[in-house]
Amino acid sequence: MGAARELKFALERHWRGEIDAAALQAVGAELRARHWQAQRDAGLGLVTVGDFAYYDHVANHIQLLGCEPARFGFAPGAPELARYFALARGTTGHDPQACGAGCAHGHAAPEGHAALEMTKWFDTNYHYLVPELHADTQFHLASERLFDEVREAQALGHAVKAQLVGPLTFLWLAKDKGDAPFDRLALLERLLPVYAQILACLKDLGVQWVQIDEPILGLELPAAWSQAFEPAYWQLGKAGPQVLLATYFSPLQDNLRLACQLPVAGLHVDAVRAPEELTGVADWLPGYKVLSVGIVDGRNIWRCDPDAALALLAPIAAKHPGPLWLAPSCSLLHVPQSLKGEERLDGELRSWLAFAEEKLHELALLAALLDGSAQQQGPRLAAARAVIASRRASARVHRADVARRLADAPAGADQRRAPFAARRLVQRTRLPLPLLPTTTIGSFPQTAQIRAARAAHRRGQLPTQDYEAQMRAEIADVVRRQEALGLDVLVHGEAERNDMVEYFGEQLAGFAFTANGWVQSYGSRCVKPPILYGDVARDTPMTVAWTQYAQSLTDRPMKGMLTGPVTILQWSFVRDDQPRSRTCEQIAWAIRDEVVDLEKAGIAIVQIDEPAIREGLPLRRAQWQQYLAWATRAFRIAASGVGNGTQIHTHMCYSEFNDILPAIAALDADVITIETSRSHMELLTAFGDWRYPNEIGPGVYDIHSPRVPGEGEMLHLLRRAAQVVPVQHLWVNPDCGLKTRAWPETEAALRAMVQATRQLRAELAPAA
Ligand code: THG
Ligand code: ZN
Repeated sequence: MGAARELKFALERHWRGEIDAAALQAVGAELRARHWQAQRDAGLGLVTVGDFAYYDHVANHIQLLGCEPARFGFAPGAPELARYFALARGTTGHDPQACGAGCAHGHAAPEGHAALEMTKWFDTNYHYLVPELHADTQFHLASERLFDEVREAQALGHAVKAQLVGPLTFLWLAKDKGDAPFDRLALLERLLPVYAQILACLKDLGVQWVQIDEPILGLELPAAWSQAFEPAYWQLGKAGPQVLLATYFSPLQDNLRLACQLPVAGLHVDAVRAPEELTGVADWLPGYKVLSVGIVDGRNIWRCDPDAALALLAPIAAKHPGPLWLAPSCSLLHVPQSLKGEERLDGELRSWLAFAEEKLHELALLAALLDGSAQQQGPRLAAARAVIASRRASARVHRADVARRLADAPAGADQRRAPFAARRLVQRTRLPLPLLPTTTIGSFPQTAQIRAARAAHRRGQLPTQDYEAQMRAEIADVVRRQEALGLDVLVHGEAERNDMVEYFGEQLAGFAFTANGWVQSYGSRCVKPPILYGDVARDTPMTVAWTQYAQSLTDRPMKGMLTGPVTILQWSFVRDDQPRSRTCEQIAWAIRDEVVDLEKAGIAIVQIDEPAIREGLPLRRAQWQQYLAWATRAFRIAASGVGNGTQIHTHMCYSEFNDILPAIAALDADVITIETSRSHMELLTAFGDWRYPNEIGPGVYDIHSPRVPGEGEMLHLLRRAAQVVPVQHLWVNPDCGLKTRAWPETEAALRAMVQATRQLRAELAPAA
């Protein structure tokens, strides 16, 4: 994105029509040049080309490999970049830049084309665009972009390593969009000649090394997929430059020998996620190959401990006769760019950190230490050792009260006082709600005015008193609007919050936050993950005053809105000096304190969102149970400090949950609201088949689209929901928070939702 998110701002200006493609591309070229220079200045032997993307690197490959879905009907001469953004963002109606004669909608059917689906890149918070394939998909070399970028880097005098997503990983990550199910692996035969052609072109350009990423080697692969690697790489090995096969994020395990013995010139392994495999890799990797050790953590922001790294590397260097390369464990896409400009972080904490640029220098230091030129590195080594020691010994990291609390947790701290059936009776008396209660997920539109107020307050330009008055006015406004709409359970709207994880991180002890530590989430969208460096505690209430104020304005129940411990863990940079499970448990106790205080303040319903629970799953299934056990326990600790009459809700979105339904039930939330509208309620069928024990609010419309769904559409979904879930257990709500929407569409959609609910209530009245 660039240190100042230059790419984000250029992209958004381009999409608003304020700058043309050439101006956007000039920003891209400038960023590439700057980032290559940073690698060279740090002393790296090769700079990587091919990792730059205007939206997503998988989308780059869709164009490179010539497999843009036919449904977009692009005109033969449509510019590559216009097509690219059409794939990434969809089109609303006929797009004269991209649409051609094959375009199905023309002028008569202006509904446009839905964007490619987005999904999480392995276990990261980065989303890639999912290639759409079907049995007849053909591939051909269709883009010059990669080659142009290679020429660009060469012209700047760099030694280049080109990078590609491997053919097997590409097919694995794609989605089958044909009418009849087919085996994506069958497309490999057609795909490989295109990869061979790309490699041949790179060779012609004088590229010596091509890194081909096959992170799926860290997954439990079906036999047919793992067996496909060897013949595939035989075919590619013939094509040209030396190939460095790259794996990351997960241990190789069963695939270790396979990865070592593929007919390529080198192997990169992730020594941060799988240090225990390094010896095995050195044993199995033929002596003449390059061994690239991913020694600097590309997924976290802590400075590398040089002594620990050397202890790992030295025996490998002794054992492996061939060249040893040092690298980050994975792409540096997943960490912020630079610590420059983080002066607001206190010096001690800042000294413990390394963002992308600092990691390049860590590599150079490790390389010098390993090849014996350590003398010149003396001062840098001493400095690195000092910060590691300072972090280890710091009194800020450990809090006796937090440790005691975890140690003294009574058995049953993660259990509600009574089982669901008994709680339900108490809650029904306390909360007189109609059949099919209506509610929303928590946030309401974040208008420009709200954002401006928050930003001004942050900069110190809006006094706290004025800021709070404005937020209270916002709350009063959303309460009025919800009452007018006839919603049953209200929310305060979250005007005071930026990103939810950042918001809670800022208020909890043990977290620090950066000024500019942005990480790409998808396209131009970024998140600023808090840095969880020490024991977590909630020393003062975080949301109670806002929620209490909101409740004071209405007789209807006001939901308290919190983010759950697993999601806070998942979307932060977390400490690496204790297990994630322990950190998660600390967050859980902190959230529990807030839930208890909301209850004391008279709030009868508290929602604890866990949208990230699914993405925390380990990449290997063998570790799922262990993760799910501590993750669900953490949620229950957060939720179980209250009496039976307090109704706990949770919310989940962004993933498919069918494969973790028992774990979702194990949360024992009284009500779960869940994203289902995009998957046409398939999920709900799964919930119904499997008889989810508690109450459930399947989203009845997709908030990710500005389209306002009709009352009839929602009524149809609700009727179907009522067929699979007992109607007494059913809630009615949109499928996610509304902060990204504008007011007119929000009110129109909610009005239709309430109408649909009233209609169904009327139909059910005699029975209910
Ligand atoms: N918070 C965090 N992680 C997430 C989400 C989140 N991961 C998954 C999903 N939600 C990703 N979705 C988004 C949606 C919108 C934005 C980021 C991630 C977004 N970001 C602003 C931007 O880039 O302009 C940030 C602006 C700001 O905060 O000032 O809109 O919700 N942690
Ligand atoms: Zn959601």
